[in-house]
Amino acid sequence: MKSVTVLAGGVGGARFTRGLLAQLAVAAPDAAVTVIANTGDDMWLDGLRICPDLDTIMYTLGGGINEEQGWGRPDETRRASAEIAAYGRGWSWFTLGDLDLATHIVRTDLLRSGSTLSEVTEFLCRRWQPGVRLLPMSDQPIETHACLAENADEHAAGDCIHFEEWWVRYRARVAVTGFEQRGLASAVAAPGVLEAIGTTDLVVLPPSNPVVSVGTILAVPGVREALRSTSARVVGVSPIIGGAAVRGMADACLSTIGVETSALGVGVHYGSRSSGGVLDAWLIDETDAASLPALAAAGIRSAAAPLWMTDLPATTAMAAAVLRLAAEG
Ligand code: FO1
Repeated sequence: MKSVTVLAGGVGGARFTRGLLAQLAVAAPDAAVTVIANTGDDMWLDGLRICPDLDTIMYTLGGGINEEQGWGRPDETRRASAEIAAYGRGWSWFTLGDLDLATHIVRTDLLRSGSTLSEVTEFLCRRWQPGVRLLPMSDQPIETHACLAENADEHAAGDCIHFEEWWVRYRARVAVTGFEQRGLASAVAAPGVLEAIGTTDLVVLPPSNPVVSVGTILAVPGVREALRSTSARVVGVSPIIGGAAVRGMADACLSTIGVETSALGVGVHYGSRSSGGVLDAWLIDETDAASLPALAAAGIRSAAAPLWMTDLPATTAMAAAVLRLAAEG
C-alpha cells in the first residue's frame, strides 16, 4: 500500500482520515495520503473566502480543530464578528471566530494576489502540517445552493440559498426541492486531482455527506471517469448507521434526491463499478448487517464493522476494516 486517496467532505471525512493516518503509520508507514476536499460549501462572507471542508480537514489533521464542534478552532472568541454584527453586516447565525478569521484573511489575501485555491491550501498547510496532500476538488468556485420548497424568513419558495445558510441557519429543516452546484459546468478538477485517483492503490469514500460532499466531488468533470478507470480499489464507508445519519443532516439531503436513508440506499446510490457506479466495496455498520445480502444482490461486495467514530481508536479500527476490505477484492 504505497498511496491512498480520500474524497472527503468536512467532519466525517476528516475524522475518518485521522484514523486512516494512524492505521497506516502501523500497517504501511511509507504510504502517502492525498485528500481531495469538497469545496461546494465555500462562500464569500464579509469579503472573505470561507472554505469549510478544506479548513475542517486541515485543522483536524493539523491538531487545530475544535473537537466538540468538529469545525473551527478551540478556545475561540467572537470579538471581530460581534463588531461586524454591530454594523449590521455578516451572518449573525454563522460563527466566524477570531482565530478562524485569520485563516480566511490569509486565504483571501493570497487569492487576491493571484494564487489559486490549490496554492493557497498548500501554503496554509505548511503551518498546519496535516500529514496528507490536501487538494481542493477544483480551483474554480463551485457553490452548492439549496432550492427552497417553502417560504423561510426573507426567502420565498423557489429561491435558492447558499447551502451553508440552509445547513446552519435552518439546520436543513426547511424543505428543499433540490440542490444546484453553481459553477460546476465551467469548473475543472484541480491540478493533481484526477491523477491522485488514477494512480493510487486505494480510493476511499469516507463517511461524509454522500449528496453535498462526496456527491459534489463526484460531479466535478472527470472524477467519475477517473474512478471508473483507476486500477485502485474504490472502497466506501457508510455515513448512515441504523437508518439515521451519523452526523449532520445527511438524511435531509438524501430524501431530497430520493435516496433511502440507509446503508443499503447509499451503497446502491453510489453503485458498483461493475454496473457503472463507483464502488468496488462498501463498509457498513454491524447494526445494518441484515443489508449484506441485498448489497451482494446489487453487486456490491460489502462487510460490516463498527462505524461509530467515537474516538481515534475507533476510527483507526474503521480504517483497518477498509484496508482489509480493499485487500480481499
Ligand atoms: N457549522 C455550524 O453548525 N454553525 C456555524 O456557525 C458554523 C460556522 C463555521 C465557520 C467556519 C467553518 O469552516 C465551518 C463552520 N461551520 C459551522 C461548519 C460547516 O457548516 C460545516 O463544516 C460544513 O460546511 C457542513 O458539513
